[in-house]
Amino acid sequence: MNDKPNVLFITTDEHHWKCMGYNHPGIKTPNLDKLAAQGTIFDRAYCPNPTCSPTRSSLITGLYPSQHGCYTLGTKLPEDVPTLGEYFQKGGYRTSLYGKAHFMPLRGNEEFPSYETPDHFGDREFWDNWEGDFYGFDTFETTRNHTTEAWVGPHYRFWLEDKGFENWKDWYIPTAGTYDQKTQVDGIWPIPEEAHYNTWLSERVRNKLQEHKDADENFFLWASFPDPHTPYAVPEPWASMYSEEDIVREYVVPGEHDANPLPHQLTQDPNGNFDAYKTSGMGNHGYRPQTFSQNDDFTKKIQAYYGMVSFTDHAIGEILDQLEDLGLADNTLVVFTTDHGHFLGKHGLGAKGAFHYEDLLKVPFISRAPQQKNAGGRSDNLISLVDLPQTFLSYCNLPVPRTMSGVDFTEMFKGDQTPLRDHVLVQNRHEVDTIFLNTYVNERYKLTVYFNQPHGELWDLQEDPDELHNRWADPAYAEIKAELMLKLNFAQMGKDPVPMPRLFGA
Ligand SMILES: [Ca+2]
Repeated sequence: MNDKPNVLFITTDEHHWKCMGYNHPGIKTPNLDKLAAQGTIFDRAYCPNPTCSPTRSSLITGLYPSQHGCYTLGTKLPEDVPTLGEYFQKGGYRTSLYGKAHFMPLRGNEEFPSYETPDHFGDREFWDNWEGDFYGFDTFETTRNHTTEAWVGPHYRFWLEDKGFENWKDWYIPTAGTYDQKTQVDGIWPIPEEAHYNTWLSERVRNKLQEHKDADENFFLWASFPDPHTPYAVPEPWASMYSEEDIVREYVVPGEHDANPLPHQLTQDPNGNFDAYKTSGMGNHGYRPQTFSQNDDFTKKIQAYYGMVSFTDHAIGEILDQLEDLGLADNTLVVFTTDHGHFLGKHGLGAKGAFHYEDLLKVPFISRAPQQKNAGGRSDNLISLVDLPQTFLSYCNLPVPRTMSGVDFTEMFKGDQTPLRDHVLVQNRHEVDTIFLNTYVNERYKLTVYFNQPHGELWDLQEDPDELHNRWADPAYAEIKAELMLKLNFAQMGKDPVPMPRLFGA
């Protein structure tokens, strides 16, 4: 095998940073814990946007959502934006994505066509005739569903059919299948483990690693797991793995939203009306009454969520074992993270939404480099997921394009602890004018500004780690707020790449 480095990138979807064995002994993630013991845990990693498509687009472009164009769910990454895979291909690497993509919306139109749509999920002829790559991935095998959702396919559905699971429609809701979600009890999903997409993903990725080994070729491989994203459902034995005692339940603290923007307050009102924010007419994640997250029934959902995390960890373990068994671990950088977090009842919130708490913005993150120094260490240095593309290229000694916006973390991945960032930025433009917020986070503080709004948030993460006292309008924090407003401005200015140097005086 040649000694050029490879990259194995593993992600989950909507994975709360606390739901890792090393952060919470009640939850079992033995394989990720092992990876962490051999690598570095980053305790302060942040997503550039707390929803799927924008962050996933950042992960393959090294750009913020305001730069790459896929600014919220239901939009797509324009095909002319250069991608990480294309740069790896130019460097002689094979590139593949297995699992969830979500660079495109579930519906396209003539001007903005999409291929991640229901009419393409079962169309084998379409995918058999697909030519070229998909956003820089020369191998692309995907599925779009989370658990029982109808968006089954394309490649996972073909695999189910080829494996002889003739009754696969029994496990998925209409229109793809016939499963009646209402019959589900305690998150127990009747799909057998061997037909679950975790099994498909693990098998396909392990086969691909074997292929890379046999062909002695370098690779960038992204294994993108769809769990533990809602709907909360997992097959046995994972569904019954956790009891109520294992769950860390958190609840709204009375009065905690009093100094918060109106949408936060409305979430706690069973009749909260969010119509004023729905300018696109599309569904808005989180902008709805969220009292469900305080009910006992929600505990059952979290038990399933934990089971989804542990089942995914199991599949990740199979992939990591294969990497080891093939002798590839010695020259492969492994990075594990997720695209954004999840609310498990804290602040009175469930799932996700435009509420920039640590639950949602902060993500679990592990890097493991071959011959890494300080294995098993933990870093509280700030890092953003937007940093990954250029770090992957740089780690592999490939040219980093000037057009990327992140920071190169190669030396830190190798074990050096010199801080590389003093802040991270999070963008959120879920509705063009009405749900539009930007967040600046530094070592101690977090500031969130809402477009054209007088309200905002200022959290002192050192004095108030649970984020219960919004200091935005607190006179005692006026000077700090002014300073942070300036720093946010600097961060906005400094993030833009410099596409070329000045070549001459004029
Ligand atoms: Ca997601």
